[in-house]
Amino acid sequence: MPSTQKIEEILDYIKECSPGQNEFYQASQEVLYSLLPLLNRESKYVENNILERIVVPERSIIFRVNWMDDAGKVQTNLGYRVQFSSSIGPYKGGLRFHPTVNLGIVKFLGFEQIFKNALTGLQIGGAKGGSNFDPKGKSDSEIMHFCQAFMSELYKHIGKNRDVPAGDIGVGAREIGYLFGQYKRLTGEFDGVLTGKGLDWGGSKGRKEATGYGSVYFAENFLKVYNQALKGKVCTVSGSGNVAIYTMEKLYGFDAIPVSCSDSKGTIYHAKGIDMESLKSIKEIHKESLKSYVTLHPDAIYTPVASYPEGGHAVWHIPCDIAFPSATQNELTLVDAKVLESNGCILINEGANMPTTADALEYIRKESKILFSPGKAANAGGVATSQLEMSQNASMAQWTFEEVDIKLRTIMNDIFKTAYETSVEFDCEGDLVKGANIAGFRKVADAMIEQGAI
Ligand code: NDP
Ligand code: 2IT
Repeated sequence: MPSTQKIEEILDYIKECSPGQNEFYQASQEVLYSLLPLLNRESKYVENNILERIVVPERSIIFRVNWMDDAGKVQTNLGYRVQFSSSIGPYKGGLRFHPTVNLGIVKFLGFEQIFKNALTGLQIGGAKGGSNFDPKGKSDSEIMHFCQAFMSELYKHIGKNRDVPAGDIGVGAREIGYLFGQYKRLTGEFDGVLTGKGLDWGGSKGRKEATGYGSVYFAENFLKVYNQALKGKVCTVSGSGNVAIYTMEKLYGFDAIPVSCSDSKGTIYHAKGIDMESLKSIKEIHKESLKSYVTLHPDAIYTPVASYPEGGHAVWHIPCDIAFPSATQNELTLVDAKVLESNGCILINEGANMPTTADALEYIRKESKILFSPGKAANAGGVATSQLEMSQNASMAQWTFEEVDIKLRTIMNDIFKTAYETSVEFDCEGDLVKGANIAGFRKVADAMIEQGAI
């Protein structure tokens, strides 16, 4: 059967069996179509029903999380862990706490994670989890109670050689601490079951910075192919969380100028460059809205989300050389892509997972000259450094920040090389969507074939 027909059949199956899971459908559609050159060259993947198998998680766990708020009332949320693929290693992927979390979101993230993790060259399978719990406005004690209740179910399904969760949106050092404490209380084991741990109790130096730094290392690699460099480039960054902050910090390290950041309420544009000390104080220490940035820097401009025209986002309308979407899925639309192009943007480097909408991606790849780094390659530095944390835990070692950073940079250089060389191999030089998807898929699919019908 021709591969296109096979892909359409599988997408129909996803639509029928996973109704309303739009983000999962979007991610599957992108990956499956980009595999066409490989499927047409090698029949073994279709013959072994790999496509049918890979779009179905090995296991999806959905559970109730009851926790007590500060008023003494019992609250209920939903918890998820989708263990998508263990073909090349134990399940690995973050936990997201955000009111928008549902099964479709967790499945799209877990599906992307399979190929991202394979691309790192490390032995880690793909998973994702989380909850529709909203950490905003909750007290520290409520966050702790929620994390303890969440882990009281999750601990049955994870383990250092089985499934190793980490952070994602709404899950940072504080949450990982509470989750780890509860895991230890329930199992009596002190081991590397979570990554992103505190530096005094098993965490890796450089993990906090890894996704953002890695994203910039990836961009540097891509620009080099076209005889360009980051130095002097004006960069727009969206988000103001873990990935965005350390992307900006590393951009300064390369003498580039990050001029923007955003949160769910609005965007900051600071033409002379975002002041990192102010940003870290607002977001990492005081956990406030970005609006307070303009009190400290009256020459910066704040645009609230509500005041922006439909279909576009203020951050992408700021003229830039490079855009680093680093907040959330589908935050860069077709309207935004066209404005970026007309403003002379040369590269979109995804720090977030699937931040570009399907129609914007189609436009960027087929109708514009903008270079495009897909998230599953560009943001893989976080999970790769998580694996370095697992490796340090297993050998009871602790590497220096510099050692971890050198390993991260080497891994990002290798991921770029793999994605780029695969694009050359399949006659689409520079199309890293195809390059990354084919390279990640091939590794996992070959392992599935070698391991038989399991
Ligand atoms: P954080 O929770 O630290 O920060 C998220 C940022 O994005 C915040 O500024 C938040 O604003 C904003 N944001 C979140 N949801 C929305 C929304 N629906 N609309 C507008 N803004 C939103 O998360 P991370 O920085 O860790 O994650 C950012 C992205 O990077 C995600 O796509 C994540 O999956 C991806 N990623 C993260 C990795 C990691 O190691 N942490 C690794 C690889 C990818 P506000 O505070 O107002 O909600
Ligand atoms: O999307 C991601 O790669 C992450 N949130 C990090 C996962 C991890 O296991 O470190």
